[in-house]
Amino acid sequence: MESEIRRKLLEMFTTGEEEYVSGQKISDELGCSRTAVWKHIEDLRKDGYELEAVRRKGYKLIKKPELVTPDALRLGLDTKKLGQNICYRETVDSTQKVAHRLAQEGCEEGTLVIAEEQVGGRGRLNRAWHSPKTTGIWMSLVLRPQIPPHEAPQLTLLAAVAIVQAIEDITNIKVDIKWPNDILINGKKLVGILTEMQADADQIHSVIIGMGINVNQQGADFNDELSSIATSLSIEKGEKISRATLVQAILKRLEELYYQYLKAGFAPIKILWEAYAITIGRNIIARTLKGSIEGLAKGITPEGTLMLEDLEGKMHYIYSADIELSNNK
Ligand code: BT5
Repeated sequence: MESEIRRKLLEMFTTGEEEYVSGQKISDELGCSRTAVWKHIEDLRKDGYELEAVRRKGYKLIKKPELVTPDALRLGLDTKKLGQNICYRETVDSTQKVAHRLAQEGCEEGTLVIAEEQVGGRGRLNRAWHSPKTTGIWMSLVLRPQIPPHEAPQLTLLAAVAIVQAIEDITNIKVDIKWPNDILINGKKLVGILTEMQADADQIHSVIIGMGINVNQQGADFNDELSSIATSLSIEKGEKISRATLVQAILKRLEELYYQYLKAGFAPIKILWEAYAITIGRNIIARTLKGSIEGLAKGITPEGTLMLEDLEGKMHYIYSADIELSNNK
């Protein structure tokens, strides 16, 4: 829906004297047909507005969607740095792209890019990341750690731990981490993390941690491809979850872990990560760009690399792969 039409429509619901706004009135004021009015109302519903329709009376706005605007995020945000600078967009191609640009322009560490909707959200290897309006958390965080570039993937594991802890804090739901970047509930994907960096051979300029979290989607919101492999917190919990509260909790947990990491290195994070990981000690298939390896996931190295013992007993060190958990153990 055009933003001008949306603005006019919402104005009618919030400023009028009458509780109900008739379809005729909307059609007169917007200068459109009754069918178009119905379509605009449906568009609002898709965007998370709850509207009641009563015959002969018209439409009534019951509830606006809860947004993740800077105001909503700042109220109650208990961090020193992370999320103190927020770049908010209603619709964006990808928050990663915006964050890359801001990082290049020298934005401060902890800058958060967050959007209600991404139309070009992406995962690893440029795969599409489904990011429908106002139902999930689509955000990218800019960090500037003074660590060697090859250690940057550790931040993916660190972010996974922070998100798991925050989800537990807010919803009491226990989730699992699948190496390196997925968070699952009962084998279904709830969160994807995409860590990218801007660096020279020996120096990091910025690490951009992209986080996609399914929060309030219902089953029908997932397309055919995703409905059998994805889930949301709301589906699991049976109630809506405040996205703003969850973002605040994630930023708080991330900040704690990040400063611990800068001071004490990856070892304490590794211990936490292992406690939540379902990959370790399991038979898995690791699909890498060079081919697939099947075997037993022995653990992660102190650097965060996956150690996989193949069926002949040979150890492989995996830096990047898609992991499938085998059922035979
Ligand atoms: C990821 O990639 O899991 C990383 C996803 C990162 C998304 C965030 S959102 C904010 C920021 N801005 C961006 O543009 N991206 C980041 P990967 O491991 O490659 O998994 C991608 C696969 O997950 C797809 O091929 C689908 O099968 C599946 N998928 C897509 N959308 C999904 C969703 N909403 N929920 C669960 N699975 C999804």
